[in-house]
Amino acid sequence: MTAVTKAPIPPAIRSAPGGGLFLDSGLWIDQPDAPEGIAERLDNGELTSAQAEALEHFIRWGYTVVPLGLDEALFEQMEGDVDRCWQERTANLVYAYDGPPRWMSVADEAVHRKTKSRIHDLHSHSEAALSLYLEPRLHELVRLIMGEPAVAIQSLYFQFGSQQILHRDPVVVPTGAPGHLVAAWIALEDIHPECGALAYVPGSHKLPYYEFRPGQYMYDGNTMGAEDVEAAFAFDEEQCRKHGLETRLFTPKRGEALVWHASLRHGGSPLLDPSLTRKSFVVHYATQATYPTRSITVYEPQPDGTEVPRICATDRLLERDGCCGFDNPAR
Ligand SMILES: O=C(O)CCC(=O)C(=O)O
Repeated sequence: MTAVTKAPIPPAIRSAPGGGLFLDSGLWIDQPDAPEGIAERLDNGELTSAQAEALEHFIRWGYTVVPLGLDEALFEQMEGDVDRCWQERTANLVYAYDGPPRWMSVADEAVHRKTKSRIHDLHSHSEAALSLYLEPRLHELVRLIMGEPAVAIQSLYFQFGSQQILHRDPVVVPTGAPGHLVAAWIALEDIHPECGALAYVPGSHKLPYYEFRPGQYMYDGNTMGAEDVEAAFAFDEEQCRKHGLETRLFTPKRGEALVWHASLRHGGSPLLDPSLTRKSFVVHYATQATYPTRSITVYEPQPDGTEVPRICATDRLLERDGCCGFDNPAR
């Protein structure tokens, strides 16, 4: 039986023995016979040996590293675009700094362009960012990983370390089906170990999820708080300890990308040298069949000093060279 011809298993959530939840994505990579499927597809010429190696590593460790060998001009172009967006306070673009997403048009560069800040969906205002969002080698790899047509759903630009605690994306990134998510972290400069580099835990994609409430693996900001976050973190730490899994830092050269499984535990490591930047671009992908609309909640300032949430959504797709991704929902 090959991994590509078998009938799809519907995505589901089930209890893990001993506690927690497993996401059964139904994707071929998460089936027990996935390694045999790769060997078979390599034999019949459906995969190159490099693709087979990348997929094997991904299935075993939850990630793979791709050298993209990008043109130097792209990095300069991207930096120029980021400077322009901060300085012009670009309309219809969203940033976040130590809080929820807010409009770039009300950002103060001197206050908000700091560690923990990020720009959402820069691909709508930067050709360089768009070329990474629709990067064909990443899309091809993600398509092979998912075994289904993939779609880029969001991009995040970081100039500095995110300082985000170790987490698993499906807990905070909504998807149409459990586990239908892959991410790519692209280094826009050589990454120093003290700059708040991306941290990740190889092998953690096979661990069960913390069960916030019966049957619930997602964090809900309306009904949950710091205690829930701490309990989930402690659960994940204990699972990693029990299975002897260790945290590593991704310290790539500029142009290298780490592509991770939805369930891989990752985050921003502590910033040990505050003089260092950590320029990087993250793209999240879902399966086209399960993800019809992209949305973002932006907090808008009111005359009385309060903020109100506004949901921006889009079903507009951008396409290039057979790769597709959602437009910026805030545009
Ligand atoms: O870049 C980082 O530090 C973390 C990024 C991340 O967690 C994500 O985009 O899912």
